[in-house]
Amino acid sequence: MLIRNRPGWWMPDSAATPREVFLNRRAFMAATGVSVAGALLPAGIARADSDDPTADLYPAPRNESFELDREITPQKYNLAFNNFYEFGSHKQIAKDAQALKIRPWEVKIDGDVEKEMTLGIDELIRKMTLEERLYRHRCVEAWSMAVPWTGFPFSRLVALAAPLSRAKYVRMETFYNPIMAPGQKQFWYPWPYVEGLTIEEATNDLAFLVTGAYGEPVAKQMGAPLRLATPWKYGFKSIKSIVRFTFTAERPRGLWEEILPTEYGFWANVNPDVPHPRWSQADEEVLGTGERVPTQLYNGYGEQVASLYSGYEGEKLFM
Ligand SMILES: Nc1nc2c(c(=O)[nH]1)N[C@H]1C(S)=C(S)[C@@H](COP(=O)(O)O)O[C@H]1N2
Ligand SMILES: [Mo]
Repeated sequence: MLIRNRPGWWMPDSAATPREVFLNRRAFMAATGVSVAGALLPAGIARADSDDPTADLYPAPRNESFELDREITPQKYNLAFNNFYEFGSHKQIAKDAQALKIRPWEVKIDGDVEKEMTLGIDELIRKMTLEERLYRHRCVEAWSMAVPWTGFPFSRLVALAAPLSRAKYVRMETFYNPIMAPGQKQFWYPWPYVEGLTIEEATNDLAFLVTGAYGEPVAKQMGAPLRLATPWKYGFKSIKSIVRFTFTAERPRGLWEEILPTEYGFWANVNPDVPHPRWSQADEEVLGTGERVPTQLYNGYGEQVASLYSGYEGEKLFM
């Protein structure tokens, strides 16, 4: 599936886009004083479906132990500026992503577990207790947001799965349907989107499975009906629209690692002192504000997660 001999023109859009966005932004701001993210917002951008079968669960109570050091990014930015390559390799996929059919939606739990199972998304969500958490989100492209996610701790799903002791990792997979999601016709990406965590990471309290955002079911373009939020890692780890969790002894290879292992690794922990091979990670554009702020080690979550990495010092923890 993976095309190792790519055509000479090929480069990931994730590399091409930010520079263009920033250059355009500068030119646009110089002319008008308005940031480009604001300028790109189409009118009437879709939110969650009002007939979502779990709509009654929102808004969920906020867990106040997760505090932000900045304003929440207004919902309109998160609805209109997305990475979701299944619908295109640019940020304006919100309209096309409305083709994502989120019911029925089954989630499979398999691999090294006591008993494999497949659950309907509504059954899974109603087994859990939803809460709201305010998290920062730092994309590897050096922009960031602050989002009120709703969901449940990943540790609750691990408990439900009851992994066997030989399982060391959890591999997650997005849906595969190139008719619904035409980006998946781009054969040089090894679809479906895959990501992975160690079980220690997945059971760390910060690892959060997202079902909602901004006090309502999560919008399709943001990864409905179930996505990951691992705020101490670069955004590409936060896989969207998950259909499968596989517990395994083998370290999973994510879609980006599969394509460009010299730039995107398994760990992908945020670190301002370790530049991406093609750009600095020292600071980030705060979406919607036009500001740049210094990036923090583990995106500011070191107290909760740094201990996960003792014993792995020899590995590339920050790419
Ligand atoms: N399935 C899937 N998940 C994905 C992506 C993707 O293209 N496909 N992009 C990732 C990247 S690079 C980022 S920054 C976040 C973006 O989430 P947002 O659109 O809600 O900001 O989703 C991540 N999860
Ligand atoms: Mo990203």
